[in-house]
Amino acid sequence: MRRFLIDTDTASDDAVAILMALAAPDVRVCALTIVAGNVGLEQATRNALYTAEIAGSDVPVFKGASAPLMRVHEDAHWFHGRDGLGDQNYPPPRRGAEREHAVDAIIRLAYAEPGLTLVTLGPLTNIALALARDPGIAAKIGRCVVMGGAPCCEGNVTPAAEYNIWVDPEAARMTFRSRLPIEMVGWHVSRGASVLGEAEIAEILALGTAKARFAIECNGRAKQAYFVQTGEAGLSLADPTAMAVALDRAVGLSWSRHTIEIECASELTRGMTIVDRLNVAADDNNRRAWRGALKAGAKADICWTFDSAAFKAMLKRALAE
Ligand SMILES: [Ca+2]
Repeated sequence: MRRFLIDTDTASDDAVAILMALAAPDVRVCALTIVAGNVGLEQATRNALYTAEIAGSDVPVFKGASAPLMRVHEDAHWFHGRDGLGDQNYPPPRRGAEREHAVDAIIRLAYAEPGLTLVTLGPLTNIALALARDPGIAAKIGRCVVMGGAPCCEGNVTPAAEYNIWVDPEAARMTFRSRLPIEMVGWHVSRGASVLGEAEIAEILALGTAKARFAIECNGRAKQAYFVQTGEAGLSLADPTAMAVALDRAVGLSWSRHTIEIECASELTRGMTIVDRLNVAADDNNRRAWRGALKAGAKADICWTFDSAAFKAMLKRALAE
């Protein structure tokens, strides 16, 4: 049985990703650790508990950081709705969160479950805090699949940056410099052929399950916002694409491993994920600007292309039960 720890700022696409993991027959989800991001910490916690309830799961939920390390928290209500779940007026969850802090839970589980797959669906604040307290956890974690970044330099918050990295770039930099075995699934993966069209949305609704209905309904607002943002019609689900990679890395069709740096200083390119695709970071022209990343050995596997058809089939299977 593979073991997953999911760190999430639970909004509407996180909810679908969580449903996918909870439905996987060979995966045990050890914890959902919650971070402020698309919505505030309390709302994200409530959303995670409600999503687990829809899945019939009693996975423990741990509250973590309520704001980025050094910056003001900026939500994404404009994209996911006030409550992060498309303002459908879902009832409060029946369960509450655990007492233990998410950062403590991440460290404890890294040691208790060596080889764990860490899947991050939100800002990397909790992960950075855990690594700062105990850098040794990086070697205990088997895989770290990160939904975040825009390695092709077309972001969803700014032209340069994707939300999860943009909102807490210092945490992202610490995480990428930690020697965690990072597989980065950027925003581009969820676009184009990965977007669910109207016929595919209808097929999912026709599954007739509570999970399928929830997955589509709670993303109604996000679907509209995505159209306004990109001009692409349909439902784009970023976190589920990363979860698909976590469940089956082969869904990522082309990968390469590079040194990576996160922009923390510039206003224009804050949170940009700069991937050294041509491996020039150590050249004379670049060595100075890249010294921090080079010294830390900040490398990640970057997912460039993606099997959208396989992803959609996985999604449907997960929502069918
Ligand atoms: Ca998320």
